Amino acid sequence: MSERSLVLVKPDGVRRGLVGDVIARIERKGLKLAALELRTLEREVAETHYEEHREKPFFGSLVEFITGGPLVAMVVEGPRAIEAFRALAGATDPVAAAPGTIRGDHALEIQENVVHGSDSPASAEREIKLFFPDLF
Ligand code: RTP
Ligand code: MG
Repeated sequence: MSERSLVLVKPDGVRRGLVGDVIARIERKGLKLAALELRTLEREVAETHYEEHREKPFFGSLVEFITGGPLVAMVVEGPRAIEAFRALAGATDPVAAAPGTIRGDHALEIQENVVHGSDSPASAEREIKLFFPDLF
C-alpha cells in the first residue's frame, strides 16, 4: 500500500544548498517523487499550512521564516511514506535529532530545521491539497 507525504525543503535549506542532499536521501530510501515545485509562499498559504500552531508563541516568527525565501515543496510517495520521511528528517529540535538524519546532520536551531514532513495521513491530505490541488 502506497502513501503520500508533503515534504518541504524550507527556505533555510534552499538558501544553504541542501535541496540535492534532501532529494538524494529520499531517493536512496526508495521513496518516489510525485510532484515538485520551487516557490515562495504567500503569508496566507503559510498560515494555513501551519494553522495548528496559530496560538503558539513562535507562530509569527515561523510564518516570517517560512515566507522569507523560496522553498521546495514535493509530494513523496511509497510504503509508509509519512513515517519513512519523518525518520529521515529526525527530531524537530536539530540538537536532539540523531546524527545521520537530515536535521541531525545539518542544523542547530529549532526553527531553521531544513525540512518539513506531514505528520499523519490527515495532515498529508490537507497539506497536499493546499500545495498541489491538481494531484487530487
Ligand atoms: P514540521 O511541521 O515543520 O515538519 O516540523 P515538526 O512537525 O517536526 O514540528 P512542529 O511541532 O510541527 O513545528 C513546526 C515548525 O515550527 C518551528 N518551531 N519553532 N521556536 C520554537 O520553539 C519552535 N518550535 C517549532 C520549526 O520550524 C518546526 O519544524
Ligand atoms: Mg509538524
